[in-house]
Amino acid sequence: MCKKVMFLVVVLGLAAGAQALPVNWTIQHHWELEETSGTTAYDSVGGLHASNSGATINQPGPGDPDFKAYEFGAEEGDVLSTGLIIPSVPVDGDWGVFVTFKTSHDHPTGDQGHLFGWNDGAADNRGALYIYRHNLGFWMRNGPALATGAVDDGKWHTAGVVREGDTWTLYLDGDPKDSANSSAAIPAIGAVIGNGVGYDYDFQGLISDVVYMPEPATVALLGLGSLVLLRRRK
Ligand SMILES: [Ca+2]
Ligand SMILES: [Ca+2]
Repeated sequence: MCKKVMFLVVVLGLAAGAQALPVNWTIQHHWELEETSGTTAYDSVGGLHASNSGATINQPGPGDPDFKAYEFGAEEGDVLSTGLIIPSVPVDGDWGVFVTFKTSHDHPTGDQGHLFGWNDGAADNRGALYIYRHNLGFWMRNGPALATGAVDDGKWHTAGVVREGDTWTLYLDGDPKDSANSSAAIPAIGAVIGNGVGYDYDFQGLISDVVYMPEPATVALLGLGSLVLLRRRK
């Protein structure tokens, strides 16, 4: 566990309007997945809008009934292309990504459901944050392999992976669950949401929010509530 990463649990008040925004986040991109029309998934922070191929928009999200999510089905090809190239230089390449999701498939055998990744099925150091044999995991070829417990309980969860220097940490619902050291660089493949990159690793279920941040010197985390609070109402 990296000492530089501090965690502040943001308590979401149940009463409407009882909101406290987390501080010291360095959010670079936030795909809120609130769209009710079109094929563009807007990045409300960084302007790096994603392109939706096949996911069903305008589905119910967590918490407030007004919050929306995208649903990814069993068919191949549905994917959100973010255009994001993750900084790949070791040491300087600190970053983190958090995905709020609810799976509708437990991936009981060898199939994988990718929440966020850059796995084209070929490149060295390809990798993904994914669901595999009921569990949440992060895997990179020639890099770290991290895993935690089952997430196929019909509930919303927030999964995350953070790289700080050569330390990689897997998070589930705000808690660090696993970590490893690796100096592996990430190849220059555009990251995607909900599938592999031109390769079939179908996630099946709902994704409500994806937050990407570089250099997480202070990560104020995290439960579902705090992510929900970040969204900007349109
Ligand atoms: Ca699919
Ligand atoms: Ca959402």
